Amino acid sequence: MIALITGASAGIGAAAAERFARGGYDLIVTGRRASLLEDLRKKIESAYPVRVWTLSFDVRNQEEVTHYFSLLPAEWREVDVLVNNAGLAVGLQSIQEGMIDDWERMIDTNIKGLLYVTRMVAPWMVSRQKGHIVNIGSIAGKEVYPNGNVYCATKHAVDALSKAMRYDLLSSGIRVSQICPGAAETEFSEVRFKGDLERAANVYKGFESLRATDIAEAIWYVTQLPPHVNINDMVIMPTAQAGTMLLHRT
Ligand code: NDP
Ligand code: 8X3
Repeated sequence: MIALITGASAGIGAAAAERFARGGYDLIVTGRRASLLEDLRKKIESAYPVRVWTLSFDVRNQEEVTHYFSLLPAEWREVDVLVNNAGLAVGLQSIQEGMIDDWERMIDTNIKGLLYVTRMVAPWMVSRQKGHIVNIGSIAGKEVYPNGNVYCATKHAVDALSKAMRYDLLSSGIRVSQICPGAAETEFSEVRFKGDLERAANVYKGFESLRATDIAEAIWYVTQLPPHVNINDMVIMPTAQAGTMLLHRT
């Protein structure tokens, strides 16, 4: 079995890679930071009897996506699980003051990157009439919050695309699931606040946030159900969170 996980150099993607390795899957892991992917490969291959193929590219660049996936030999194209996880929020500003470059980064990564990867991998699954696509959405794809505008829009797009993929792949026997986390402590807020570590840490103060491993377990769970069962959508929040803006902090 092979799992292809995008954005595996950190956070949820790295945790998912480890979970699938523990379950005996060979892995294709992607991200821009080649050295982190290499560290992950060494860690996983020394702990589990699986093979790890690293591909370092930017999901926003369609030529790179096509090029790197084209390098995969035929046996590695037999992808059983695709986890479309690479994504980010950049900035937290009102629509009238938002930075266009931040918007482009979020739209290009969270929507177009997910589409480029899916466009490469879905035909491999269709030809085998087999596979499972797990899209990592967000609670931000279910509701919006002040200054979350474009990030929320990109995750609403992931929500729509997850449903649309299910429609289009229905006759191919391919499962499509979406997992929508609430607040999970990863590099997410460091990226959103452009390296402001103090501001990022404050996001998770006073309550127990989700961990990357919690989401990895959920991804594992949905992919291990019998083939006739599909979890369409799963929203996972910290117990202390009831909505994007509603956290019980002590
Ligand atoms: P991290 O910042 O810890 O990890 C993000 C991953 O995405 C990294 O591996 C990063 O790799 C990769 N990535 C980002 N941009 C690109 C790009 N242009 N090309 C290739 N890879 C890229 O965040 P999380 O683990 O938290 O985020 C994973 C997913 O979960 C995202 O889609 C996020 O929106 C979603 N999510 C996160 C929540 C949270 O609270 N943490 C809540 C809800 C959803 P690299 O930098 O090496 O390219
Ligand atoms: C990340 C969760 O609430 O910061 O997708 O948008 S939130």
